[in-house]
Amino acid sequence: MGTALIYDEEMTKYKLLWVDPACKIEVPERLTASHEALVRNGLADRCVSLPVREAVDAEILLVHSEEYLEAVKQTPHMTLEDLKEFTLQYGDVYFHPNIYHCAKLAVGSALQLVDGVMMGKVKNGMALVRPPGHHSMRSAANGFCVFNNVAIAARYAKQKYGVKRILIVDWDIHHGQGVQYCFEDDPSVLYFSWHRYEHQKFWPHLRDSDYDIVGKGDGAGFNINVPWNKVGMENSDYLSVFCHILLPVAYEFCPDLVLVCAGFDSAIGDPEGKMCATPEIFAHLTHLLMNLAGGKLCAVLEGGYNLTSLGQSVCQTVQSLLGDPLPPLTDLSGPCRSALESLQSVRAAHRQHWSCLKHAVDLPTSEISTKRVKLSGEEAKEQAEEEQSGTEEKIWAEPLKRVSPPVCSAVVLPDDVVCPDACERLGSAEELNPHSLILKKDFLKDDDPLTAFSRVFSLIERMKKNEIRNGLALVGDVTMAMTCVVQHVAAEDNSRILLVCVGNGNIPSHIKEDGKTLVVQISCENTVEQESKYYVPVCLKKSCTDSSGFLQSVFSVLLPLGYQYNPRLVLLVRTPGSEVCDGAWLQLTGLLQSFAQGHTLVLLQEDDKACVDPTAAVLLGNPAPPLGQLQASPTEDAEAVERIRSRLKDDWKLLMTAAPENG
Ligand code: X5A
Ligand code: ZN
Repeated sequence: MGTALIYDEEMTKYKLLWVDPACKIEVPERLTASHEALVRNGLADRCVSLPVREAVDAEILLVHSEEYLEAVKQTPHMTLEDLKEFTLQYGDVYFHPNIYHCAKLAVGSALQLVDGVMMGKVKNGMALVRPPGHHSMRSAANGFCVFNNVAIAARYAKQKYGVKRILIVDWDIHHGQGVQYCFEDDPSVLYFSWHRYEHQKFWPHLRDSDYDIVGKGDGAGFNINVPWNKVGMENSDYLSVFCHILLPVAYEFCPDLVLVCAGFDSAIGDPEGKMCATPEIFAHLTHLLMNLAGGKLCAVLEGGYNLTSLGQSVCQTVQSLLGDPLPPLTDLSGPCRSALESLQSVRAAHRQHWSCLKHAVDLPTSEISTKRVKLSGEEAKEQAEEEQSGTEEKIWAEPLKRVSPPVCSAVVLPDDVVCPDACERLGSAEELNPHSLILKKDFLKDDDPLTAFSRVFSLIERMKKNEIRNGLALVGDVTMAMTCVVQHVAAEDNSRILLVCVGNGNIPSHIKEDGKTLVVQISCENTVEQESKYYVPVCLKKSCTDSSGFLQSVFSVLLPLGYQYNPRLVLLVRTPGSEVCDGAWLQLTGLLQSFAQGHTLVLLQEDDKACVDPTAAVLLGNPAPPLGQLQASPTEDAEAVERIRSRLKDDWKLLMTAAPENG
């Protein structure tokens, strides 16, 4: 099943007809630049192109008032003077004789995308549309938006397909207040938005955009606002918010469909956002959402005003939808102080609504709820400098090509185990020259481990040459295999292995200490092990069979560590008797594809045969099955995860969720 792309040149056929500094950045070239970038990179051809259509009145009325629709309907017949005057009643928007037509196509594009995904014609997709939608309200155009494309798509999906829960992720740099107002009392739609806010000094200057606006009535908790109170936010800031707020909440919510208000004014170089996250971040944001809702994800273009940055960001998003390997994110630091303050405030405001945040040990609410960063003389100066530098052109490197190796998944299996569909089995032909093997004799006691290991090593060699993306091996002794692989790989310079070990079992101490391997062990063993910077044991005493505690540790510990460590290889090992339920294992497998350009080697114990096919399916790029709405994880385990974070946060800054007290 493919990825849909929806685009029609017709939506380039309106523009600003008078002088208005607030609107001059919203140009037709935004759409052509996005589409041309997809064509130039060979991505448009790899997508399933779905036709656009005009939305009908009944669909627009799912969100907008009849009076407003009737008013917009008049605009194609208006004179220039009438259009100017009509425009004046709204904020930061313009009308044109053809915009009503385009606005109907923009809504219709979003609905076509929802249809394609819900009817199973495609697995996911992106709609390139103009005008954008997320600022428009029931009876008002606003912020370049006429009809609320994504809000209408959500109501449509509920009505037509009986979708129970929808997650809307708004990563545009402006607050989609139109979406918030539409669903603020509705618990079936979880709306998440981050936005440049600067303590209400940034457009649209609404008190409603702050972190303490969490939804009303039954919808309390289902509106998540993350205000950015400074410009210049980077990849680390965005990732922190995903790991420590959005992903835990989204998995607890368990949507049946994910809609993205995909604005790219949150990327570097954008004149509106003034942020510093690189286009590659959208590859990761997209990927991190792709294991929710069985992969049903629809991205609909919103903002994005630097044509270079916009084109690159659109390509990164679509490439992730297509399943290409993720680009490395280098130089991740910790979140900046202002981002930490936001993170802390949002988590505090939502801890009563989401069990995944209940045990957050950030500052108590009382100490921060009224806290506003006052501009001291020093900070005012800093800000003036920032504003100055904001007028200069930002320069960033063009994203590297994301090349899919010819083989996606290779397996090493005993002869009596059937090779999963679409995987390549490594047999004797690929066996490696035994000279490159350094095996200790006592590792070789099973039936024919030498053959199995040489096949595993061959697999690793071919991963290094980027001939194979990932692999899976069923071995007689998983601990032994893990030890051999680490030894083999760590023997070379620059090898950074992320070893994720699920289940109990002893990890040889030389692995924990070699500094070339970051070990994260998620187990339910009762022993209290001494952690170090490179050995992070997560003991879930109560919840070894419970997904919520397990996933909690994945989002709040493993992902941040993995991003910061930036491994060259991920080794994912499941030791015998690990009772972690299969669904969570598959989610983990899918999420780990974020690292090492997808170079993951999974080691399973021989008697774990039932796990081979589902694991291989995820390695091949299929979404992991949804886990269902998660229950609260046991207090003891949630607290254990929090303790690990607070102990390791000085070494691994992406674990932080609160600003240091002073400084
Ligand atoms: C969709 C979008 C931005 C409007 C900014 C007006 N709108 N100052 O990015
Ligand atoms: Zn925007």
